Amino acid sequence: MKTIQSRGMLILVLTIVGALMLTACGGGNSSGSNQAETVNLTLTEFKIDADKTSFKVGQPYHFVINNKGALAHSFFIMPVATGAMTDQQAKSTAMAGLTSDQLPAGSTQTLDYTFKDSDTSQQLEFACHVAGHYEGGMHTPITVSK
Ligand SMILES: [Cu+2]
Repeated sequence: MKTIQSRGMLILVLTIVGALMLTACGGGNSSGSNQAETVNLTLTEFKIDADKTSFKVGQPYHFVINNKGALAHSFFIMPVATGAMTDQQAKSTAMAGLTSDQLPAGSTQTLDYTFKDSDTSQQLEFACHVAGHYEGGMHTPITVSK
């Protein structure tokens, strides 16, 4: 009788421990350094406002891009432009980005990007390359460090 009782107690304890471990695994994603960090951006005529402009290599970022303007805008993470270019040209040199057909007025899009070692060797910026917008001020310098 006593053995049956302690066996029952052991099973109960194991069940509780198991439940606690499941809870810890399921809900405990707070301290992982590879957890994506959200960066909010607002695009207007003709400005890119970002709540963060300094980034770390290897840290995943989740960019949330709000086009609060009255026009379509593009958004690129790319080397500083040496002159005017089209959205398509920007897309081919950018590390990541969204063209203006993906960011109509009033829309919100997301973009995930993790900066690489090689991204620290050049000056980068956030930029919109809809005709006239870059020249109008739609670019913001960013820094990437290890
Ligand atoms: Cu623009």
